[in-house]
Amino acid sequence: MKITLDNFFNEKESILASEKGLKEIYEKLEEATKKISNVVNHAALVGILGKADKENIQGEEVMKLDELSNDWLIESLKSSKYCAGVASEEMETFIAFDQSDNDEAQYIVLFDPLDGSSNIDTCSAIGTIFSIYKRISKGKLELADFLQKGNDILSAGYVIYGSSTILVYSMGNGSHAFTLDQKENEYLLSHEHIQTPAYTPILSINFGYYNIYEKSVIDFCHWCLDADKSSKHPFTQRYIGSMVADIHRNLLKGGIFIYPATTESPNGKLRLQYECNPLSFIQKQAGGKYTNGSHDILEIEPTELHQRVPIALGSSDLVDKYISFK
Ligand code: AHM
Repeated sequence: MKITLDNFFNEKESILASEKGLKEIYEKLEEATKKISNVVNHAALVGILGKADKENIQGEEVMKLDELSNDWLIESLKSSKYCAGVASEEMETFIAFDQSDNDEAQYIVLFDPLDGSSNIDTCSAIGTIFSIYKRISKGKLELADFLQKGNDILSAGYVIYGSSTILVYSMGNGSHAFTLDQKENEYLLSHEHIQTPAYTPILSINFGYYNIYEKSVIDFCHWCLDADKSSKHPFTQRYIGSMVADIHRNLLKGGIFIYPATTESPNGKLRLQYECNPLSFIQKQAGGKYTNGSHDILEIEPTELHQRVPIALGSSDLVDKYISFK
């Protein structure tokens, strides 16, 4: 039997009885990500590959598809009476929608519209990452609404545009995946209650930065690569350079993904609110672990919108082992 996201919400997500607006927010996310999926699949044919000739707030090159995805997500979410505003990795500050003064506009959404954008032009998997919070302000939206910690997330997820388009989400009751049926243009249940194995010998890290990692990271990598057959060593190395794709593989198969601090970037590269918090939330619900090396990522109080944080996440035994090297 085909189970749509809507069927699943009605049957399994009791949180929707009290958080009614969440369902409509998901409808808007579905609408935007289906459009993104469609254009990603035809990108080379519709003149949408390449750079947009501008930089984002972090000084990184913006791709045309980054911009389009950002616009579509904003446009869709703006049309929900429940969504008070959004913040995006691509924008300097948050946007408060016109309806933010209404009592029903209780939710805000943070997103990375197209993660892994350096892979767009080469047809590798990329994705949209999002998290939904309840606003804390009354009346006018405030920056503080967007600086809540990961443990305050109501729901988070991502859509991976790969060999299939898959939406993975959690409302705090397990992580579930829905595959986009292209013919029906409908997300259908494909993986219920994903569980990440506690130990799988897969290491995902960019070895190009080997010389600028701190010693504990290098020592952990050596531990993974040691030829100790009793614990399935040496590990396989898998690194796509698109966090959504690396995390999706590890979520299903197990392994550890690490984007640590380097001497050049002491806070790593990845953003706390747009990437690390939502993906840690999903990983937690799938029985995995996550850390910045010393602290629980979801407990970090953000101080700015585009905060970066070192991260390791994936199989619980591997994350514990990683921490033991610190
Ligand atoms: P982006 O926002 O420009 O797409 O950068 C984020 C991406 C992540 O998806 C990925 O894990 C990381 O950058 C890869 O970075 P690096 O090439 O430094 O290994």
